[in-house]
Amino acid sequence: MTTTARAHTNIALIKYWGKRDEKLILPYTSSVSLTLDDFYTDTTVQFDPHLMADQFTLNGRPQSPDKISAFLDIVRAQAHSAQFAHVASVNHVPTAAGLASSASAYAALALAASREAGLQLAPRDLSRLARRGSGSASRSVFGGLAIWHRGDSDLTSFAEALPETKLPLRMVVVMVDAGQKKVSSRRLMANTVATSPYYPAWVKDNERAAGDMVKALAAADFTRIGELTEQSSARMHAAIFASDPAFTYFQPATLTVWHAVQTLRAQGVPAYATMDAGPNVKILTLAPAVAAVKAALPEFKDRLLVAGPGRAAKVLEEAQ
Ligand code: 2P0
Repeated sequence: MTTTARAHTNIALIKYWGKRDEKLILPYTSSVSLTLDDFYTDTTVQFDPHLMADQFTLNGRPQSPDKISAFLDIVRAQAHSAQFAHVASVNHVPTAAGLASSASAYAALALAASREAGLQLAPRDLSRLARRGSGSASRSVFGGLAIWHRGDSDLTSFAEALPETKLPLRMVVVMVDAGQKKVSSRRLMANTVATSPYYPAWVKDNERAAGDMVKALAAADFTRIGELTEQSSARMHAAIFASDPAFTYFQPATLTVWHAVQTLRAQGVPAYATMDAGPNVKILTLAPAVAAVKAALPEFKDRLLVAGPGRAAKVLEEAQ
């Protein structure tokens, strides 16, 4: 048997940054995200009694299986299996976009591997499993809007879908620097937790913001949704900046885009900026305003991608 699953990447409106349990990946705060339609990972898993070790290819190229083996060990334990697996992943994310997150990767792997191992996990349990690979992957199990409840144990820390909104949400991804070497978010978030004096304040504020975001989404209050989105990102980056050693993902062009977004808002265009573990800026807006957002960023016109809400993770194929 082989099983192929697809999961889409997501962008957090209310951010996840920092773990209180590194092994179980339990976060300090809840987070809220929008799964995107255009960017996804397809992963095929085949358990094979003849294999002596896991094998992993990414976009057709052999990779070290260490990380995924640790993840597959969790699946094997749940399925009472000792078999190793062939794993083949293909990322459908423009390589320059800086969106090739572990979110879609581990959500697709969790679904393909669990199903292939004979487990039929409920969405909540699939989310808990994906979380063990990468925190943000817990949210990519779901389409559209999702909330990852921070919980206080492996059982209580999971994501779930939020009600669909009638707002035509769009993300304009501005590729500020495609060539930037990635600074590991896992290492940096641990250092923020350990050294930033602003981190406890961020945790308190961000947990409050997650609750406020759920209310703003239910009320379809785009202004409030945008304000909360921009604040969660800005405050996360402020906490990162205050770490020891001081660090920022911001580049000069990152600020250029932030200022352009502020100018757009002053002109009445609904647009709010958010950033993750890199210099690229994602602009949360509404479909009718996408043209105005694009027009405000002429120097980035060849480096813009527009995405809308994406679907939940799903099995594409189960073959003998
Ligand atoms: C997020 N990020 O909420 C935040 C905002 C980046 C900035 O989740 O260590 O790859 O694997 O749990 O999920 C990126 O971190 O980290 C991330 P791990 P992950 O989307």
